[in-house]
Amino acid sequence: MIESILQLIGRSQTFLIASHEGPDGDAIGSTLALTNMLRTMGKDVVAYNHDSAPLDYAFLPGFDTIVSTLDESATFDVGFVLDAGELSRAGSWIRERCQTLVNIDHHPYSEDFGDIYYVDTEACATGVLIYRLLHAAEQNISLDIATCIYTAILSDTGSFRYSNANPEAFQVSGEMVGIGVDPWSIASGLYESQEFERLRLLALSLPTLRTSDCGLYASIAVTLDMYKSAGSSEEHTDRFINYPRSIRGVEVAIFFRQLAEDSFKVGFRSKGNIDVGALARAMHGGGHHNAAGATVEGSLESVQEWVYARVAELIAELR
Ligand SMILES: [Mn+2]
Repeated sequence: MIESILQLIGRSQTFLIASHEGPDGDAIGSTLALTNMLRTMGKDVVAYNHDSAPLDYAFLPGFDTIVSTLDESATFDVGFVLDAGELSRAGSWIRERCQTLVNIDHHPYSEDFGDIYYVDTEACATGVLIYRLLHAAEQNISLDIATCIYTAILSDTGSFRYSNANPEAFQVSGEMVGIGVDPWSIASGLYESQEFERLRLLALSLPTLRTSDCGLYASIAVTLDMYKSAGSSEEHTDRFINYPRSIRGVEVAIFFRQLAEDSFKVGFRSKGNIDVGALARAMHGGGHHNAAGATVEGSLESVQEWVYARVAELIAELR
C-alpha cells in the first residue's frame, strides 16, 4: 500500500490534502506533515480544511498556507483525505476534483472510499501513517515535518495518556525529539496559549456540570447565550468534554453544545468500557468506540432529559 502511494506521488504533480471538518491536532498535523513532505519534493500542494485550522495550531510550519475555500475550477492529480472517517467529513466534492483519491486513516469503520485505501486502526494517529510514508521514501525528516508529526501524535494520544499510546507512538515521537522537536515548546503552544475568552466560556459552562444518579455518565453544556456573554464561539469549546469525563467513576461524558435555538450537538466520549459509537448511532449520529456524536432537537432541558434517559437504557443494554 505504502509502495503504491509513493509511486503515485512520484508520477503526479498537483495535490490536494484535506482532513475532517472541525479539525484536531492529528488532522492538521498530518495534513501539514504531508504538505511539507510533498513541497520539499517540488510538488504543487493545496492544504485544505473546510473549517480552516484553529489558531491553536498556528505554531505548525505551513499553518498559514491552509485554505478553507478553493477555486471553482481547481482540479488535482491526487487528493489525499486524512484522518476523516468518512469522505463527507472532508468534503464529498473532493472526489470529482481529483483524478486519484487516497484515504489515509486510523479510524475503525473508516469508509472505503478512494482508489487507494491505507487504513490502519492500530496506528495511534494518522500522523504516524505519514511518518511511515516518509520512512519508506527514505526521505530526510526536517524539523518542520517532525514538529507536525509529533503534534499529531501528542494530540491524538491525549499527551500519551490514552490507550492508543502504543510503542510506535513513543518510538516515532522519540525520533522526532531526536530530530530537534522541543516537547515543552509544543505543549505550551497547544495547552498553555489559551485565549482568555475560552476560559471565560469555561467559567460559564462549568456550573452546568451534572452527573447521572448511577454516576456512570456526566455532562456539561454550552449555550448560544454563553458565547455572547463570554465573547467567544464554538472554536473555544474544544476539550470541554474532558471535564465531565475526568470525574471519578464516570464512564461516558456528554457535551451539549447549542447549534441554534432548538438544536443541540450532543458529543460523547468514553473512558473505554462503553462503546459511545453505538450510543450515538442509536440517536441517528455516528462515531467510534471512544468518541461519537449526534444532533438532537429541542430546548436544553428537554434534550438533556431525553439523552440521559436514552443513555441509561442503552448502557443497560450494552452491559
Ligand atoms: Mn486521528
